[in-house]
Amino acid sequence: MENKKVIFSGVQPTGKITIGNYLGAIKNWTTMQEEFNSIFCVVDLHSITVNQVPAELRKNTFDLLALYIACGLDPQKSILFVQSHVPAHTELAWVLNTVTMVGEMNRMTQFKDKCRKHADNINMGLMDYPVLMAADILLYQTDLVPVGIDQKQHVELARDVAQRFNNKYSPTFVVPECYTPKVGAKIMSLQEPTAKMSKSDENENAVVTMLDDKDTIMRKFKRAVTDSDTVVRFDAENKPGVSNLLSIYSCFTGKSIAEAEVEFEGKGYGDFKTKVAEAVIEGVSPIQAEQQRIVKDKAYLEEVLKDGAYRASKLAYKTLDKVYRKVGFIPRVR
Ligand code: AQP
Repeated sequence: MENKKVIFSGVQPTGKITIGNYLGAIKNWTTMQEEFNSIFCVVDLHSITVNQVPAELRKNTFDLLALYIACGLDPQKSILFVQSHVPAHTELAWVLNTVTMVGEMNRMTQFKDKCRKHADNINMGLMDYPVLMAADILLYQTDLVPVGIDQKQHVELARDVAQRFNNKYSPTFVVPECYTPKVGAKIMSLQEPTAKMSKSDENENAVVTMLDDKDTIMRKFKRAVTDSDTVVRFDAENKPGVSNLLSIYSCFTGKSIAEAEVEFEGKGYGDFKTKVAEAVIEGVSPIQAEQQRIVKDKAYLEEVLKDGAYRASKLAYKTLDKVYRKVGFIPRVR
């Protein structure tokens, strides 16, 4: 790898990828890959912490890889791979478990949310999720982790764990920084704009997916919850629905929030919602066409995964070997 800083991030293949996943994460990766040594993963190991249908998980994994490429991630510039293809992730997670406290894990907001949502399946994986994520990040000596705001607490845990390991043994891991975009770091539900847009939301109208067709996108935005006011103005506290739509519009058009406010001065919410929907349709349509083309080419996708796993493994095992030495495991004779 060239002598540049390293970024690492991933998305779970847990369903239809939302415009929240795109704006908070993937879209930013496509520009960052020009400047950084970039490693992007489809985090399938994470996804089985909630129940998955195996055949759907396989399909979702290929769909997501094809979407990464359709969004502009270039397998020549970035390492693209599937997490379960590099066993070093789980191997490092085990070691990191021993420098992570149960009390810390109990405080994780996502763990508490997921326990509420999946009360019938509060498994150890759900609790250990942030340690596996720390392993994902630390294996690649990552400098920067581009994610949405909901993942900030997990990146902070990765920092704590890295520092603790470095202090207990000796400097081993780069301590990563979290990167969140200025606009789009937390896209909200269209139906409940004080809650995050999530791919696992059961209310279809709350979520716009990257593969929704034009009519569906228009319909969902027309039904988006706003307020009883008539002014298009950014005020996340008092006008969460309108502010969310302004953020989405700004991300897809490249206009600032202030420019968008001026554009919609004196216009009603109906016009505003239509314009937001049109901007999203214009943004996702070429990505959809490209995703549909790429996903059909299984041989190509398998080649990308083979090459990605090979390149990721080389880096990952360099770190894991170091970690094993530091903790006192005897080297394996090969
Ligand atoms: N609404 C969002 N706005 C901005 N960024 C978001 N991200 C997720 N939702 C939003 C970012 O997308 C990346 C991948 O997320 P993930 O698949 O690892 O899981 P998640 O954060 O739990 O996302 P979801 O959509 O809510 O998935 P489910 O419903 O499966 O739990 C991360 O960088 C995340 O911050």
